Amino acid sequence: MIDVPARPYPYLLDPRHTALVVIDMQRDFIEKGGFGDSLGNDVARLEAIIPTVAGLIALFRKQSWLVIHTREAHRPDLSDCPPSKIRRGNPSLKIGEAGAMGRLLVRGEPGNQIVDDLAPIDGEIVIDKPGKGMFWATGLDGPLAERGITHLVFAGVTTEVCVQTSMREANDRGFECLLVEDATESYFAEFKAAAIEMIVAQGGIVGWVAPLGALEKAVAEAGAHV
Ligand code: C5J
Repeated sequence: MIDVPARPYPYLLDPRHTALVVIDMQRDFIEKGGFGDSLGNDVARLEAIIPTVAGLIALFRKQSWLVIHTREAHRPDLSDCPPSKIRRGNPSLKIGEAGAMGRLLVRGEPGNQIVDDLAPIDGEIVIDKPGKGMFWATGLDGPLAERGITHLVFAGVTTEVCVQTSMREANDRGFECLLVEDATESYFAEFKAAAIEMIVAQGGIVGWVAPLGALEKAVAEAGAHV
């Protein structure tokens, strides 16, 4: 086990059974002209974490640990998108409508791709999820069970929506979850801070939180691959 300094107390990472989950680092949320922008958000806040997320992915690739990428994505006919979700927020452009990077939150469209700097490579899992959580209607339980994954490290956007929902879903399934706090971001600084406090409260009711530097240092001290 690798002992990672974390809140609310050290996180024990099992190197043979750990995967990284990078949530929704797709152009729809991070670039101007996408879904996040259409809802009136400042997307620059999210763009700023790309180098840290890249560093985290590099750490996992160097160890040959599994990397999973998710995208919030709907089928082109929107049959997996409830009308309530399309209506929500009264955005200037709705899910499925054409924006600057193609149809918003639709599979295969340019805006639905993960940003270039974090692009998946062969051997990594890419999950299209119609909801906020990564287990809902994705079939992800199967691949994780097949690989014996018991520990999940989380990054991505947005902290209080898809990251927190996915982490809660994973926690309920028995995974030991760590959120890398400088590799996640929200359009709202106060929501990110609150989500982190909710995760670590009550003895880590949802899981643990640590910065990338603490994880890198712990892995370097523990192993030969770094
Ligand atoms: C949102 C997400 N915020 N990936 N999606 O709608 O958090």
